[in-house]
Amino acid sequence: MKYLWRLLPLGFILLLAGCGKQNLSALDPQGPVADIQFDLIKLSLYIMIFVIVVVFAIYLFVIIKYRERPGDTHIPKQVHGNKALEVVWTVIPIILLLFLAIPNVMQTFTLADVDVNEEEDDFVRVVVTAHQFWWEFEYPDYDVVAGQDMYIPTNTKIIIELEASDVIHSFWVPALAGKQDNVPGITNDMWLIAPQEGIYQGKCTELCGEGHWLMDFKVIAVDPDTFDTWASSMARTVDEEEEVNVVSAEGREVFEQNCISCHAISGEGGDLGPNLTNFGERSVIAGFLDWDENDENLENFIRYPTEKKPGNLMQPFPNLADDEMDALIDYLKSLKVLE
Ligand SMILES: [Cu+2]
Repeated sequence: MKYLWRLLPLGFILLLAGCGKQNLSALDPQGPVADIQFDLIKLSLYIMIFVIVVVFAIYLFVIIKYRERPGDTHIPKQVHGNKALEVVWTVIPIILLLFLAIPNVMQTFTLADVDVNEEEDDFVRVVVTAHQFWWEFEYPDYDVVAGQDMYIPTNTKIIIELEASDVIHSFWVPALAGKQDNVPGITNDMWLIAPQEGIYQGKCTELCGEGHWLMDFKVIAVDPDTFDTWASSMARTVDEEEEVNVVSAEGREVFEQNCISCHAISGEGGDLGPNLTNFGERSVIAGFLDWDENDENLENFIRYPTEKKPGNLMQPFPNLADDEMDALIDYLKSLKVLE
């Protein structure tokens, strides 16, 4: 029992290992913003290691060299104040702080620079609105609203405007950029560039209520052509959707009877819950549930949404008939354009 506390660091390491598995780490930076931030982390770390090594070296030297030896009764000369030493140990920390401060301040300006030349530069603007407990991604230049998965083209500056509909949340995709708050009534700006295609894990990092721990999202970086295909499919109307996908008419009807007042698909429906256009492409369900073989996760989420995600505002549908549920799930899964 006495030694139980020694297991604490082990638990901490296991916890960090769990984060790593999700690609939720700032220590594997992708793209210029994350690189700049990682370099600043390393700079601080090197300065701190330098200080620790020097301080411990002096400390060890002094306690070994001036230790009390057997039979030694002589008392050293007592010294009060030493101007030279005091100047040295004041000036050195100031120099070290300047080494830290100058690059930090310079890079803060680089990271705050969200300006683009609207005519020349390649960029995509995304308005990210945080809700309890899901994410909305609006692409004003494409007339697209998406939920939970934020598609972006690779090697393109992504200008992000952060907003919140209820309480303060915080947007964080550690592999691509540091976190910034979504504050109701205020728009915060940031930018990022993803150099490689991939799925980057994101998370809300501001305690925003009961379901905060499940407020996950993904940033999905695809090549610019695929992004254009995705964006035009997201802007389809319901009729156009039916031309492209074999859509279950019965499932669409169940959707219209039960879900459409809160969720929109292909431009039709409410905006209280996430937009479900191209739902069949979602990397996970509701931001955190895996697709399973019998679609039990999706069915359980629709029947008992607060059991899966506490505090969630979605109305439960415990009594939806099995055949209606199956038709609804088939309909939702059929909505996709990318493979
Ligand atoms: Cu949140």
